[in-house]
Amino acid sequence: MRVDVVTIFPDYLAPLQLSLIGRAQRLGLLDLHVHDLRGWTEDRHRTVDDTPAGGGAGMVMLPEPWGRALDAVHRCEGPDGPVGPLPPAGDGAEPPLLLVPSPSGRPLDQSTAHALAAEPRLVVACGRYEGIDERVLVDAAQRYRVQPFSLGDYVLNGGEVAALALVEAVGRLLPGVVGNPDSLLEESHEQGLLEHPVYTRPPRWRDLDVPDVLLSGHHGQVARWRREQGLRRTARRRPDLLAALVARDPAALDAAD
Ligand code: 6GU
Repeated sequence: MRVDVVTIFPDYLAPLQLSLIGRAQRLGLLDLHVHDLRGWTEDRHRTVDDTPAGGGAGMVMLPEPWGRALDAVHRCEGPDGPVGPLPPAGDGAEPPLLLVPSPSGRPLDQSTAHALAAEPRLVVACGRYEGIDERVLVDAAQRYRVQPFSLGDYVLNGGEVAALALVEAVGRLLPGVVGNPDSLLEESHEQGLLEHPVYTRPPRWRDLDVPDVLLSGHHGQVARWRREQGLRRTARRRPDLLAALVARDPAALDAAD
């Protein structure tokens, strides 16, 4: 998968060189390109923002640099020309997805992460300040599938942290990135529920014991205990998830045993 991120703070994305996602890039499983939006400015001060039309607080990102950036990145070019292999897309292929981090986007969830992991190409446009001039997204819709997304109901200073979260959530689902793919199946949100608590050695620590059942060697009982713990935890912390699961599949909770 190819991912292009456009931002005025390319250094913000540096952690993607670490750990699993860094390794995925070195293995050629993820082709990540981070671009500095200011590379597409044309004035001496490399200006990317201006005051909001209609007045009010804060600044809005200018359409011109964004328009040039999204045109170039669509052709797999950075500010200085082509980067990486040419577009995987040919005739009949869907236009690339343009993901736009925004507190007013649709909240990202695990099923969306799976859908994104099946795409050949993602472009992420990180806004700052009060956001990007709306006409940029209207114009981009001519050659991208534009998808604003949010991390949750709180406000960040810009899209970079959301881009980090997105690339990590999607990147770890790409084939070969996580060593043991079975470990993906049991995680929180994969079955619409939260995961059960986990323990390791030693069996007693600061007067606290690992639950006996986990040391019993009885796989059936362990599986039942985990399912029940996951359910309890979901009911307590995220009753909304439980309600949504039962609404989708009224028999979802019957499967126990
Ligand atoms: Cl994706 N962007 C910004 N700026 N703030 C957010 C967010 C995204 N998700 C939650 N808050």
